[in-house]
Amino acid sequence: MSGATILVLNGPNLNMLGLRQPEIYGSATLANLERLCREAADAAGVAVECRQSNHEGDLIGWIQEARTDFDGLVLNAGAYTHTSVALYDAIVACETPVIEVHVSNIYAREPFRHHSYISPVAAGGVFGMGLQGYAMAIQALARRTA
Ligand code: CA2
Repeated sequence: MSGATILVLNGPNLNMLGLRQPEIYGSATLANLERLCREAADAAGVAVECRQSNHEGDLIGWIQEARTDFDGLVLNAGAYTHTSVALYDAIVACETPVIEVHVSNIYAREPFRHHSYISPVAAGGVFGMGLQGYAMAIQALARRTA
C-alpha cells in the first residue's frame, strides 16, 4: 500500500448500468463496477473511493475535493463529457491527475459524442474497453503515485 487514495467518479445515468442497453454498456451493474475498482485498487496497492451522481454540481464539488484529499481521479462524466465547460474548469483547477474513462467507444458512436471537454485537460484516457477501462485507469494512477 503506497498510502495513495484514488477517487472514482461516475456521472449521469451510470447508476443505470446493467439495467438497460446491455448491448452498449454490458450487463454488469454499478455495484459490480465499484467492486471491480476496489479489486483493481487492492491489486495495485492503493485505496479507492467510488461515487456516482446524476448532478453536475456534485461532480464539480467532488473534483474540487480531489485537489486536497485524493492522489488521482478516475472520471466517467457520462454525457457531461460532451457539454460541460464547468467540468473542464474544475479539472484545470484540481491539479490532481485525472484519467478519463468511457465504457463505450465514444468515437464509434453518434457525432455529438466525439467531442470531449475532459480529454484536453486529462492526464490520459481509456475508451471502449468496457468496465476493464476503470481497472486500467486505477493501475495507471497507482503507478504515477508510487
Ligand atoms: O461510454 C461511456 O461510458 C459514456 O460515458 C456513457 C454515457 C454517455 O452519455 C457517454 O457518451 C459515454 C451514458 C451513460 C448511460 O449509461 C447507461 C447505462 C445503462 C442504461 C442506460 C444508460
